[in-house]
Amino acid sequence: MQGRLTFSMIKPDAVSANHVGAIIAMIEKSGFIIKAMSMTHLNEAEAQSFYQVHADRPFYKELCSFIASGPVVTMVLEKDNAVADLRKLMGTTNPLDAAEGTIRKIFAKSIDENVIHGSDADETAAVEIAFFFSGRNII
Ligand code: FUP
Repeated sequence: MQGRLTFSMIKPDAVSANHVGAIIAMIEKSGFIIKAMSMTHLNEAEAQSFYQVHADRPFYKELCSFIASGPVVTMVLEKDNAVADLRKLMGTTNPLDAAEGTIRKIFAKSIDENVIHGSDADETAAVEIAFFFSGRNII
């Protein structure tokens, strides 16, 4: 059975463009329950740690600088089939390819500043939830 929890992060481009409320509204309208939420500003080292899986990719440095460039909103979301359903709602990594009505299609301008992160598997969700919400009681 697929897990009921996923992790999501609204990235600095969306926060600075005042799109936080609109994005959260889309998430809630899609049936997700917000189990935990926080606004935080990662430093470069924290961003590098969060994106460690991408350390070998050519865009890693820019990605970490971007994520550390301003506040982000982090969330634990609950729903049946949470990981896959959030990724469907987000749209493809490159917003130019994203389906109509998806968050990235509506709000994102480029592949490297693409508004929202969502875990790509149940195992990743567990790691990412622990990264941001460790020690918090998520019920
Ligand atoms: P996604 O899971 O859709 O966020 O996409 P990836 O795991 O492939 O990439 C993670 C993040 O790296 C993206 F959200 C944005 C960034 N990225 C780039 O900056 N350039 C690229 O060519 C691909 C991804």
